[in-house]
Amino acid sequence: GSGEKERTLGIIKPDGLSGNYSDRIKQVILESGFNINKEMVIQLDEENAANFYAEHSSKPFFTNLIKYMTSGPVLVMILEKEDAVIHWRELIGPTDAGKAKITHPQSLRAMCGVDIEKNCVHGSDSHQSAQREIAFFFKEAPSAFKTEAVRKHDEL
Ligand code: DGI
Repeated sequence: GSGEKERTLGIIKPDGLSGNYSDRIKQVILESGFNINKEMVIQLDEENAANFYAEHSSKPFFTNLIKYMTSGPVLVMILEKEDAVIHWRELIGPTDAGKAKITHPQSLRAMCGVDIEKNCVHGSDSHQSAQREIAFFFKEAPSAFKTEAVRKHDEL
């Protein structure tokens, strides 16, 4: 690595949060040398989730993915470490949590995920994705995730 700190985006998905895995996941994050720079719990609506996963909009699993991601609140985190993107991807393990239980039993997806859809955590897949995703939640969030009423109040 370059020796410089990098930021990535981590999400504990709805079943991870409702299954009370967030404390264990955060413990692993901190023990692995990440700093949690920012975090927030939000309920995505269909539009938010579809925008976040826009690259998958033509995939057969897209509708199920959006249903899953809007099925309850998620915990969104900015994680910072040297080479954070690759290290976080290594920690979460393969997309298919069912396979992760066999091939990567120490991974977070093996710990709290179920299958290729309900895989409990998200991690940006590149430095570029990380920047886009961090901006999506933590720059665009003030308008994108506020109700109409709150936004109007802010504008007064
Ligand atoms: O970067 P990942 O989250 O590991 O995987 P991805 O970017 O390829 O896909 C985004 C999410 O979409 C993934 O976390 C779960 C869901 N997904 C991906 N491939 C499939 C899928 N869901 C179903 N049902 N079937 C798939 O083949």
